[in-house]
Amino acid sequence: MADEMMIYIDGEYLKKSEAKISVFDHGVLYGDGVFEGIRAYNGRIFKCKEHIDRIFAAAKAIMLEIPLTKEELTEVVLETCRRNDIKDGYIRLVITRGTGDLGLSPTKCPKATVFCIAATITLYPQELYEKGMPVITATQRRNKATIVDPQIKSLNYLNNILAKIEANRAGAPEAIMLNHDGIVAECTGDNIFIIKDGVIYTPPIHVGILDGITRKAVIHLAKELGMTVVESEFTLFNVYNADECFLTGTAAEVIAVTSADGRVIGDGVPGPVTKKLLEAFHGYAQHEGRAIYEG
Ligand code: PXG
Repeated sequence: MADEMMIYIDGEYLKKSEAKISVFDHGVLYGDGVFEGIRAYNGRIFKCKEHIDRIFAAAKAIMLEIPLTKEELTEVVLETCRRNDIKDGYIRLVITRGTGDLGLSPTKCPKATVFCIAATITLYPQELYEKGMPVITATQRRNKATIVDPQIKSLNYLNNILAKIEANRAGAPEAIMLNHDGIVAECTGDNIFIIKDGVIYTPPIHVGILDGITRKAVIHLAKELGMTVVESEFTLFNVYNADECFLTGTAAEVIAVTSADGRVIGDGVPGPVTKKLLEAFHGYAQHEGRAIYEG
């Protein structure tokens, strides 16, 4: 184990204390860049290709040229884990517009900055997984796809951070974010699902959400278990009156929501479908993914 965490920056692996980027980096000055939060389970990068593909898609959307191929970027993720002896961990891959001048034009940034951190994760407390968690609805709406598409996992997370502040102030770990029309979109760092009369519902991408990788994995697992999953629009009424509700995300995995805006959901405890999916997800995550170490 390295004494100090080693961080990849632009072709080098540097000690945490030496890993720095410029104050002229447009990722800092303007939030101009994209990122991924990735998990390693049991010596494997979970959904490695999906995360690499998503960051390339986000970069394409903002006309940011990643100075590495997909294979090279994958190797950066793997090697950062190796250098830190990571078997189970949380990886942050960031690509910024790079160092430029004080103007906002990206043409002054000749080369993107790429960095990768492989660390351990701080999960929600175990108690929340066992008992479920409360959420509130933020007054802050999810930004519109016609302004900055939530499919772009950009370095400008202020929209979500403002909603997270509302959750924190209300004593809830997460906040539901509605889209501009009042349709349930997602949470600040998680996608949302509800279950009613045996059918699982989750908002479709077009309402303005991140195309979550855990969301997709859970839809796949639910279908494999013979469950019906429908991507359809719904409102808070449907959340309040659902039999079950849960969130999915790289950090949270699958977590039950047992109340929303003070309304108890279902029986007020994690329901059978949520529990089954969490168990299925845990099993799946142990063997899915790109091996970090040979042999
Ligand atoms: N929606 C949003 C807005 C997100 O930021 C998800 C859904 C879930 O997507 P994945 O692909 O992870 O299943 C995210 C996840 C964190 C954290 O530490 C999570 C995210 C970003 C930053 C931090 O919980 N994004």
